[in-house]
Amino acid sequence: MSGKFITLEGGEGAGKSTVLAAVRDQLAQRGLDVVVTREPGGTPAGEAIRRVLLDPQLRGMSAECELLLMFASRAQLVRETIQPALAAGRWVLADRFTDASFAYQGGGRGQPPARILDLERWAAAGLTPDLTLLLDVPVAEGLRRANGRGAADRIEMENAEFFERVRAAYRHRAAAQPERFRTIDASRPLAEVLAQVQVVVSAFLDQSGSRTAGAGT
Ligand code: T5A
Repeated sequence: MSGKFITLEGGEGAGKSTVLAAVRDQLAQRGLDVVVTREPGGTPAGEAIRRVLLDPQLRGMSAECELLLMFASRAQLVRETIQPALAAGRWVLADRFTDASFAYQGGGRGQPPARILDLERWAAAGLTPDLTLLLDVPVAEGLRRANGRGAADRIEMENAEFFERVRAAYRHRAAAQPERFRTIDASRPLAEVLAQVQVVVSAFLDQSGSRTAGAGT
């Protein structure tokens, strides 16, 4: 079976890191060879770009510079990691991908969607996930969780209105592409969120023809 590309998306403190570990385990239990990535970052060049993007001392960065840096990191990740993994039949589980740019740089910063679409086509090689889990949480709850983790990075320093626009853009994309997106109510207790994610991923695996490891031919 060919590899599939699954992405996790959501606003600040939505619980992506927590859910990602559970999904990785679920895929591994099916005997799938999984590559995990994150953005911005995920490659040596991308991690260097991430440090620039999140540096609280660079608050004067323009929206255009931010958008291009997000896609610079993504361009490297696609070519160095994601495309080779998929070509080798491996599965890729990504902590954020291009939907985050439509939400944060598009919705949050007001960059035109057509510009982001252009970048998606050439910098991200037009790569589209097979399944995207949107962890949706009210902004105040997400920020409360994120604030419990220590000092804010450059993007976390934005105000609640910014994150409301990010959330609205994510929800708009999910509604417009129901065949790819599954929206998870991430305001629920963690155990309930994980249970809902497990059901969604199981359905996707069944639909993709994946078998439990050792379950036969
Ligand atoms: N960005 C990224 C863009 O602007 N454009 C782009 O194109 C891309 C790719 C870094 C920043 O870059 C921006 C978005 C970001 O601002 P990131 O590394 O993904 O991106 O940063 P974060 O969104 O901050 O991701 P985190 O990993 O830091 O947060 P998570 O993964 O959403 O949250 P997590 O799992 O760490 O959980 C936060 C806390 O909440 C608890 C957890 O235990 C943890 O303490 N929690 C729950 N508590 C109660 N109930 C639940 N259901 C809970 N789920 C988790």
